Parts: sequence; C-alpha cells; structure tokens
Amino acid sequence: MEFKEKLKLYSAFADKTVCSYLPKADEMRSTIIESSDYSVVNGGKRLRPIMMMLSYQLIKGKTDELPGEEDMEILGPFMAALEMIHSSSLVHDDLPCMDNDTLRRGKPSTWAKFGEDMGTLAGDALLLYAFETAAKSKAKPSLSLNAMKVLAEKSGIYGMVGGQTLDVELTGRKPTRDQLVFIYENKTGALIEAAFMIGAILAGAGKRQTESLRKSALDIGMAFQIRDDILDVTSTEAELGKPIGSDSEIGKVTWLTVFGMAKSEKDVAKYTERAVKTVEKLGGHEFFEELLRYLVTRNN
Ligand code: GRG
Repeated sequence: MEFKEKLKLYSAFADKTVCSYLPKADEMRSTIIESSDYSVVNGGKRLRPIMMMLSYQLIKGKTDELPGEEDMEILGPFMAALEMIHSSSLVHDDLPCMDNDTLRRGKPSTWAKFGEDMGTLAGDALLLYAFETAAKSKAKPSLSLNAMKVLAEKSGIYGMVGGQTLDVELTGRKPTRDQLVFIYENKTGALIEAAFMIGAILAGAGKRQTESLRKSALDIGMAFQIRDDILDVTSTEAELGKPIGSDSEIGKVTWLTVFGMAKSEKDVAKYTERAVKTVEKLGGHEFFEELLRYLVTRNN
C-alpha cells in the first residue's frame, strides 16, 4: 500500500478510536460535553495516537497490520487520552489570554464558539477526562501505572505546561538557544515523548528501548515545532486551518527568526533523520519511518 493511502487508513483508525471514548451527551452536562467533544472531533491529524500505535507495533514486532481487538483494549484508551490532552492544550492555547486565536482546525476555536468561560472549562474537562479514559485500559496494572505516570509527567510541569510557561514568559524577548530548545522539547516534544514511550511501555519494552524511543521523540518534537514555525510563515490559512503569521504578530521569537530559513530546514531534516535511525536500530518499521520523514515536508 502507498504511504498516503496507509496514512489515511491509520488516521481513520485513530480518529474512530479517539471519538469512541468521548463523553456521551447528558442533559445537565450538555454544554461541557458538547464543547469538549467539539474540541476533539473533526480536523486533527491524530499524529500522537498514530505514533503511539506505531511505537507499540515496533516493540511487538507486528509492523504490517493494524493492532487487533485485544491490543486495542490495552492501547485504545491511552491513544484517546493523549489526543484529549493535546486537544485541551490547543483549546487553552487559543484563549484570549494566550494566543487569542479564533480559528483552529479550520473551524471557530472552542472559546470563539462557546465563549471564553466555556472554552476554559472545556480544556479543563478534557484534560481530566483523559485520565478517566486512560484508566479504562486493560493493560497489566504495573504497565498501566507506568504509562499513566508518563502521561501526567509529560503533560505537566515537567513536560508541555513547563515548556508553554517559558514560551509565554519570553514572548516579546529574544530567548537563548538553550531556552528555545527547552521550549520546543517541552511544549511540543513532551506529548510526542508520551506517545512513543507509552506505546513502548504498553508493548512491554525494556528500559533501554523505551529510553531510545524517548530521545527520538524529542528529536521529532524539535523537527515538528521548527516545521510549525516555517509553516506559520510560508503556508496559508486555508491549508493550516488556523491563522498564519501569528508568531510575529504576538512578538514571538522562533527558531526560524533566530536561525533563518536555510538552517531551520536543515535542522528539521537533521532531527528527523536521527529519530528515524533509532526506529531502524530497534528493528525497523517502514510506515513509522515514512511517517517521521513525511513530517519534514508536511504542509499542515
Ligand atoms: C491544558 C494541559 C494543558 C496545557 C495548556 C496552552 C498550553 C498549556 C500548551 C500549548 C502547547 C502547544 C499548543 C504546543 C504546540 C504544539 C503543536 C505544534 C501543535 C499542533 O499539533 P498538530 O499539528 O495539530 O498535530 P492537529 O490539529 O493536527 O492535532
């Protein structure tokens, strides 16, 4: 099967999995459920749950088929949980107190549609519902606990929130290279780390395998965020599904503004190739490697 066709298949599979775990309508809670579901349904590429699935397959050595029903009872709740946390971060990122964006995934952002109060609550709700969802996994309790710990850590102070905080603090100022690396590895890389690590942990990987995947996820986080900076300048609103030029508008200094286009493009390729090498060393996974390389040239 061609890469693009396979990507469609995996995206549809991840999307169906994620949506199957969303909270169901309920009279008294209709607003919070509607706004939370709205934030997750439609438009996301589902890259993190796909990466979790691929990391799981890599360790299991089952690289040419989608996970079966038994595997999905273990993996599905964590895939959904990670996408809920990712979506909750996008919801909060768009709020007036952060990036003040009214468009996300080609639709009005959650706060623009439901109001700032409900937007804030939807992000809160999704973040917590993610853990309620992850707890539904049929993984062995010791593996589940370990995966849950990674999920919490990589989302919070020692992960995405830690990175976002420094990013917000330094907006309008010129960060050092170390500060930029910290921001990218945490605000963007940490959830990718969670995807790679949780997939590996649930598949029964050893500490060394999990650690190699963790490091390659950080490389992908760097590549992904630098590519995001590039797209913020070179893409269109229609293609990205969100406004372009928003970094410079709020005075954000990025890898691209510090190092320029040529070096940024080179760095995206460098970080990606390093990550692909790790996947190769762990036994190889053709589609996983193709997906990582595709991220270098992605347009949305
Ligand atoms: C609610 C836990 C929590 C945290 C809030 C606002 C915030 C703290 C963090 C923001 C982190 C952030 C927006 C990082 C940027 C990561 C990034 C490049 C997102 C785009 O990911 P894609 O392209 O998006 O995978 P889709 O829409 O395809 O899912």
